[in-house]
Amino acid sequence: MEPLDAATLAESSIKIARHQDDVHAALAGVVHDYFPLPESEYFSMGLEEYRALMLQAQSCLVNSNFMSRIVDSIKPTLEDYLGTADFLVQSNLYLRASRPDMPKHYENIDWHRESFYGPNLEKSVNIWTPILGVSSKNSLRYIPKSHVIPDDQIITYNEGTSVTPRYSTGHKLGFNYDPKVIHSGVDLETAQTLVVPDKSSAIFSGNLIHGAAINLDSQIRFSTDFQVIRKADYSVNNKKFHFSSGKPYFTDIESH
Ligand SMILES: O=C(O)CCC(=O)C(=O)O
Ligand SMILES: [Fe+2]
Repeated sequence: MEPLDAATLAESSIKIARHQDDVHAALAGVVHDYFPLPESEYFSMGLEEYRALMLQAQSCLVNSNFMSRIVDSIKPTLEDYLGTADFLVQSNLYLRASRPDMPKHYENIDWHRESFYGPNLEKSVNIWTPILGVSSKNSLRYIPKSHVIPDDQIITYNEGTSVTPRYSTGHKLGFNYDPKVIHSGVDLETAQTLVVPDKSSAIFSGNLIHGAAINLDSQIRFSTDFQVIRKADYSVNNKKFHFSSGKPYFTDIESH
């Protein structure tokens, strides 16, 4: 599947930014360090063991400050997108490592906009970066132009899951302990796949409905994502501390 042209993506708030340096090789190197075996060895691993491994790799990426490294690699494009150089960066990132053929909720996040899961995140901006194994059969999906749908038109219900208890390893990996499901207000039939070339990141509004990246391919899909927010859009209502990093949710880029 060919990437959509820039003008079409822009209608959905999406901008693809090519990296200015080799951050992609560094990301792939960390994944190889933590997942050194042939991929099939991981397919049969139990969920908790696999999530523990994912968390080790994610912690390595956070401790090596790949949030800043990715931001640095797309800085001019990101500042142009935000219209300012004054922004904050999430103090952690999430590593996605979704295996083929896993049951719903095990390794992918259902359709959402960021404000489903945190106050004031409607002004947040997502940065999503493919690492390894990303294809049009397992990549992130989105609903075109859905970032403009008002919150009060979107009706959700809480589905409940026993797969990810609150404060568990899965929760630290960004899996929801009380996932919301969109009941109405969004035409999920119009879903598109977000094709992001390697050595690039996608920048998009936290309000864009996205997710549901079920892995229909035969390899593990490794990608990473975090949010940024303009300082002008940051409010005291933004989550003070990020449960997964133990740091403020958003921080100045120098102070990670
Ligand atoms: O990659 C995924 O499956 C989810 C990513 C996501 O929700 C995000 O980038 O905000
Ligand atoms: Fe998201």
